[in-house]
Amino acid sequence: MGDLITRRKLVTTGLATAAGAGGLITAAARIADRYGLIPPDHFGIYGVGETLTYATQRLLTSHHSLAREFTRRDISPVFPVNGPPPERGSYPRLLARGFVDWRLTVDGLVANPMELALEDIRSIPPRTQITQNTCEEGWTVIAEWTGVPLSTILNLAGVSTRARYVVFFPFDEAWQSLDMPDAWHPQTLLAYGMNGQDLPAPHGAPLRLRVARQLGYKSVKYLSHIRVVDSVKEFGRGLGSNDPEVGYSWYAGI
Ligand SMILES: Nc1nc2c(c(=O)[nH]1)N[C@H]1C(S)=C(S)[C@@H](COP(=O)(O)O)O[C@H]1N2
Ligand SMILES: [Mo]
Repeated sequence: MGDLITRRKLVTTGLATAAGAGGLITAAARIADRYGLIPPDHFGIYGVGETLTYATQRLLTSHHSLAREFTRRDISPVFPVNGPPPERGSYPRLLARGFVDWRLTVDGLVANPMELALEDIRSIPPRTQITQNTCEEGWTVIAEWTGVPLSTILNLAGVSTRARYVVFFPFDEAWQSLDMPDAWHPQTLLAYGMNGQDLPAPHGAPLRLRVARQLGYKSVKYLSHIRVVDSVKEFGRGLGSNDPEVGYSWYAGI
């Protein structure tokens, strides 16, 4: 009898725990929806998990918590390249002419759409930071990046209150998007310099994104176009980047 009660208790406790967890997930989804905490890849293969991770991150951590910055002594002597410079399209010609004809298009939900030359971007007060790039393929490097905060460019463009994402288009296929907390983040940089030199072509010349708080694949190289949007549905399969299509998260916080 004693045994039975114990087992019964176990069974009911187990059921209660399962029901509790189910309830929690439903509650979390409801809260996430209410506060706009659903990531674009919610509709992808790992949808519910992605929403829980992203919503938890956004609820528990300050939007402006900073990634660690290092000293010059920490800079890695060798720096792997992931994604060589585009060999097709207009990129090789722009590279050959030292990017004098290159322009960064900034458009979408902005008051002043812009076409910025490299010298326009270089005339803005620069910021330098030494941060770590963590690649999903298992290597990390520390480098010094110089450029302008993305927030400076967004302020120049005059971002609409309807803005929810910033989409980044490079000269290759590796397009990306960030939500506004990461777009406005003080360490999110449009970098044209690396380790005190002009950004080498294989590392993303003339301009790359550096997102210090997310995995390397968010830091788009070879930038051509930035668009501010209220939805990413119309791009690719509507999941915010290519990554969720191949099993990686859109939100890659570290
Ligand atoms: N346009 C573009 N950006 C990209 C990539 C790419 O293939 N194309 N690879 C990403 C990945 S997976 C990583 S880890 C970093 C690597 O930067 P690096 O090549 O300067 O080391 O760039 C990211 N940005
Ligand atoms: Mo990567």
